[in-house]
Amino acid sequence: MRITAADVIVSSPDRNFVTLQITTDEGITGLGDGTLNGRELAVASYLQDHVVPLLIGRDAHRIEDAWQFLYRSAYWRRGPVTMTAIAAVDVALWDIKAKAAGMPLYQLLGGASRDGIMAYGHASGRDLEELFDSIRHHQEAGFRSIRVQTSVPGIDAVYGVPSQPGAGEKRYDYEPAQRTALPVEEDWDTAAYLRHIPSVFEAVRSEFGAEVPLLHDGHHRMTPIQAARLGKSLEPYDLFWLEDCTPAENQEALRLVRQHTTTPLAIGEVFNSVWDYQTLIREQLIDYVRSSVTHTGGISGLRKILDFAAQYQVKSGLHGPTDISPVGMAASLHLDLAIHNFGIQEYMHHGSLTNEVFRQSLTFEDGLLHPGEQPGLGVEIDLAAAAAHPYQPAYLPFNRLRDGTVHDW
Ligand code: CS2
Ligand code: MG
Repeated sequence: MRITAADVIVSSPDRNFVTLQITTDEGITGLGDGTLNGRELAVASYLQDHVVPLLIGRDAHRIEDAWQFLYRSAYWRRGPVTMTAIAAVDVALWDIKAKAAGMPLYQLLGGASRDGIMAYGHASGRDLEELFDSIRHHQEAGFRSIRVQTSVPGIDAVYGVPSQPGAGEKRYDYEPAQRTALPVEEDWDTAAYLRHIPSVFEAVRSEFGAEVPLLHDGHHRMTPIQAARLGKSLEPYDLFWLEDCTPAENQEALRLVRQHTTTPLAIGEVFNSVWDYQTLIREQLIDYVRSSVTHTGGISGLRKILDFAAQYQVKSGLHGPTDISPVGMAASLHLDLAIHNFGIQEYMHHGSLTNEVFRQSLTFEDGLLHPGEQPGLGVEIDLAAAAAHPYQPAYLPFNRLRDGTVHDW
């Protein structure tokens, strides 16, 4: 089966997405997600200018060879743009192979290891009243596990809280990339945050009980000792995980955090290769791998990471906000269903315009996701609907501290 065409589709229904559609001489097409929030055009160019010309005429069934060829023949290795472009090709080829086999993709990955995929949703609020309402909203929507993010007194705009000024009118969904020509500046104060968060979880546990799995995203903003302090202060509230507690380019920094707290740690949504995780996994400095299929070289790339993680009892906790497209989300779900060391899956509902562009077969019932039984990924794209929503510049915010120092967002 030969590749005859590869089309890069940039579309912006509710937000920007990059999708690769590969067509074969047997009429089977496959889709891959190449979305990198705020850098979509970089991936689109990498694909269009440097990858698509290499694909035409290749045997579509040779997925691992394509992966190794694209990884090694570029000379320059790793990085979010490169690995997202490789992911788009990889997932499209897996989609094609599964369609040719007449099976849902997870069957080609070893079949189902569970009946459904436990998901967590994003609850948030500017104060406890809004937060409690948001938690109830997500529980009524079927979520059994809940991420908790809140505003912090003294800070104008905090990651993860949609109801604050400037974050759009959506009450419950938070799209961090704002449609502006340049990134927007936000403020931050770690001391205020560390003072506030334990009281939030005290109140949530008191209101919602000890059972419901609660998660929290530190979003890369603390030093290791600050992260250790927060992890320790949250131990009474028995979190499912504390995410991105400290920037982890220096993987050894997590040794300090681990020495001080038993709160489970999740890291890696900004990582794109197994080398970013090597110390974290080998020394069991984390409990969950946060990457998405879209940013780690696809199913072939992330499977390598998760199989390495399984040897050290580290589980998956795949990234699944709205900037992972329905194509990328479906790929993650097929992998979630098949691997043994599954942990949990992040899930934000995509917007109505996005759902007009991408026809999906995933289901979400009683807190569990399933990719569906359609051959392939189970996602189709409406090219006319995609074309109706051209790209719009949109960027993630950045932080500055009170003294003007730029800080991790
Ligand atoms: C967040 C993301 O979902 C998460 O855990 O960290 O929403 C992140 O802010 C965005 O994906 C960045 O594109
Ligand atoms: Mg996160």
